[in-house]
Amino acid sequence: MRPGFDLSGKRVLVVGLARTGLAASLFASVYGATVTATDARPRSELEAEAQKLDAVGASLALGGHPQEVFLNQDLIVVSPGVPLDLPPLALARSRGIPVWSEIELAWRYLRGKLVAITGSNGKTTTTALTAHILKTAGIPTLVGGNIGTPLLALAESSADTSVIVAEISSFQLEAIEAFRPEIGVLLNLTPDHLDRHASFEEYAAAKMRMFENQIERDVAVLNADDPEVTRRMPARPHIYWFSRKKRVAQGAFLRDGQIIFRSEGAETILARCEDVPLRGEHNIENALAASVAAHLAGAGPADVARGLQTFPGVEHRLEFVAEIGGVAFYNDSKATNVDAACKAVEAFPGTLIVILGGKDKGSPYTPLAGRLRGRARAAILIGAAAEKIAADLEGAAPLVPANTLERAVEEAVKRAQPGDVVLLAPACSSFDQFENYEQRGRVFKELVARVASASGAETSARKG
Ligand code: UMA
Repeated sequence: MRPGFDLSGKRVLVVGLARTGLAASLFASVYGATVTATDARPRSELEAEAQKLDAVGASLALGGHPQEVFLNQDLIVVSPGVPLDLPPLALARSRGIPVWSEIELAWRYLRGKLVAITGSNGKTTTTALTAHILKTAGIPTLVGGNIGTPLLALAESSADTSVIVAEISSFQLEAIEAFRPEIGVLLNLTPDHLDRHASFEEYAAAKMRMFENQIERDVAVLNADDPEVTRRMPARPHIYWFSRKKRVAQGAFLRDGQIIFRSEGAETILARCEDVPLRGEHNIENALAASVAAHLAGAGPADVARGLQTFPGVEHRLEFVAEIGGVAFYNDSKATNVDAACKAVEAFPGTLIVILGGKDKGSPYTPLAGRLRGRARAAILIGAAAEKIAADLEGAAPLVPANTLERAVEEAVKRAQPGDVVLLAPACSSFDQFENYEQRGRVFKELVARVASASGAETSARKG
């Protein structure tokens, strides 16, 4: 039984007024709270959101975060992009006012079973794939969280029979209290968001909060191949492991080209490896995790196989864009950290031109050097992190400063030869030049489409 939270008559402050803040403000208003929303941006940049909040009678404090609005509240709901050490938030907490992330409030209103998926990389793909398998099985499934739709927006349509598949970030987990998924999945742990978390330890600790409220009958699905995960193995719930490299006593592993699920000593064949349509070894891990999570949430083996086979992939994740004159263009704009970019590079065995750069997140780019050496025709550098990347990758590949994505595509086209792959896998967040990674990916696809039409080439159908 989830602890409720009766919003009726409560004073609720929502901090940050983008997707999460808007959903939280509207939800709390509809449920009878007196809502104030605050954002660092001025009203002129938030006109559409402000009008929606005016319509439900919410108060607004825009263009900054006046301290007084933080103190007169029963609850503060904070958007993932707002750092928790914001001084007025710290002050409110010191006065005993609960500060929750939106997933905490959503969890108390959601009905059904929650499958929550976190990790440094692969979250979006695994979330979408798990939901796709469950839908293939005919199970009423809702999908949201960090993938784009705030969980609160799913609360109304959830039912006791629903399975909610949620992508969950470290930012969201930082401010939970009782949040407790029935099935929690941790894909991997590599450095990310070190511009916000003080250290890798702190970041990993935020991720591990996923399991802190789980009870005996809940389940954790963990990567047995990642030492950073295994050494932090949670004590409480039932654990199902997944491994690409070895047999596990409980969970999923590969044998003779098949995905085997083992539980209580009994083995079931869930699917064949060739059912996984996604490129890259890391996607086998994502498929293993999704297969276990979906199977535990009710999908039968045949549904798992069919779901894997028919999964259309995720936009901005190793997304095939076009083949022009024998050069294949791939959009991995979602590769917003170094590890994701490494995995993207590894997914293509031949010669490639990689576009890197954006807003630096505090991790070194040196892990890319060995992966590019000897096979990158060029690394084209854009955005604010370009100089740091150039210093870290010196000698590993010809480095081409391009500043903008538009110039980067031009430089790539100039250098590419038939058989090459041009890969956008920035290893950085996008916020220095774009609204978000989605916009960066869309701009890349538009630029490639322009190249295609200028060259008169037919772009071939999607693959890989
Ligand atoms: N803001 C303030 N004060 C501050 C900082 C920010 O008012 O001190 C305001 C900004 O002006 C802006 C708003 O807060 O108006 C931005 O909030 P937000 O960044 O939380 O934006 P949302 O649109 O609500 O998006 C969030 C997630 N964003 C982040 O975690 C940074 C989205 O994940 C998520 O899809 C969405 O909620 C719905 O759940 C994006 C992301 O980049 C994809 N996530 C990171 C990642 O995947 O690496 C964790």
